[in-house]
Amino acid sequence: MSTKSAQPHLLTCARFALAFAVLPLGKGSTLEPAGLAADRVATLFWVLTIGATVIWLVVVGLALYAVSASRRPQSPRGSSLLIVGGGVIFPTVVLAGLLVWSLSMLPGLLAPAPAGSLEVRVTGYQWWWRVEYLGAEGATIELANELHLPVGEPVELQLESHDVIHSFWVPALGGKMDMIPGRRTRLRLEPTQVGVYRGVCAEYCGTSHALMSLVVVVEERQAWERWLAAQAQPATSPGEALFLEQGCGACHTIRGTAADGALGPDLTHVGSRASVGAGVIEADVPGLEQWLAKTAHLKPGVLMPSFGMLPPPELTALAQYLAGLR
Ligand code: HEC
Ligand SMILES: [Cu+2]
Repeated sequence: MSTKSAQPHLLTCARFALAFAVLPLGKGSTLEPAGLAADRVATLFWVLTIGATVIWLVVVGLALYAVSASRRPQSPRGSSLLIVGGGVIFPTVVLAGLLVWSLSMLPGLLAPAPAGSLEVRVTGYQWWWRVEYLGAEGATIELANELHLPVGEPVELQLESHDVIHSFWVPALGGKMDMIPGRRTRLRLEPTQVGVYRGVCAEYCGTSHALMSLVVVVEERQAWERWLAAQAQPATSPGEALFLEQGCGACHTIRGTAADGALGPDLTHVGSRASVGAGVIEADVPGLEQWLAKTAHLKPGVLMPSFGMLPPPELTALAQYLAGLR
């Protein structure tokens, strides 16, 4: 390949590498569990890793001994004992024990959360998450790319996809679950520690698959109730004229205004989110300006047009309006 054609390729790579440096949105390690399911996965991981290491060391020790030991004949009885004991009985007992133990972890993780538990529908899109809190009588409270959960309570997630297969994964809280077009899958989570955790899409879903983060805020029930009540309110800031004029309302809903589009995320409280674009940039005025002006640059392949052609004062006005939607 000539350097000429390699150049743009390198540039693309560099751009992607930069893009991967997404915002630090919270803890995202399976080995720092903060939920019931993740806790069990982490315990299983450590027991299997340490157990396998010990057994491996013993086997290597035996192999070294066999190589270096003198060649005098062994008693056939001793050899058979070693082969039957170490080669048949020991693995059978260890593997059967591990099987029973790991299966015993499943109850309580697979069953749906008890009736009356919090229910949230999360729908995967290229490349963001629609989040709907399902209340009684079919009322829903909608937002995007952010999930708030009360600590110590089971939550039942209904997972769907709008386009391709995505996979919902919040490593610190629990396992992965596929989001499949035309089907509803479910996942039960039970956060055990207050904190901010990062979720990701765990199934390659197109160009900006890696730019599809989810912020999960686990908080005390009272704080959570206050947050949900605020999310349920219609938008209160003025300055929506520009938003409607530019046609943003064709794709976005801002409750309390005429904007009721459904192709993109609900923006009613976008200013209260930890990020814009599912973890791409801060949800403050400069971040929102950048998002509007350089949408496709920040998120290759994004399904929102860039508005870089707007005069800077209008971009600023829009960004201020959006940042004020708290
Ligand atoms: C053709 C449909 C479409 C139009 C028109 C559109 N958007 Fe979007 N917008 C989207 C989609 C799709 C996303 C999700 C992109 C992603 O994160 O992958 C989005 C994301 C956003 C976000 C980030 C939301 C979040 O929580 O991450 C903001 C803010 C936003 N749009 C503002 C605007 C504004 C302001 C306008 C008008 C100037 C506008 N959009 C016009 C489709 C659209
Ligand atoms: Cu995805």
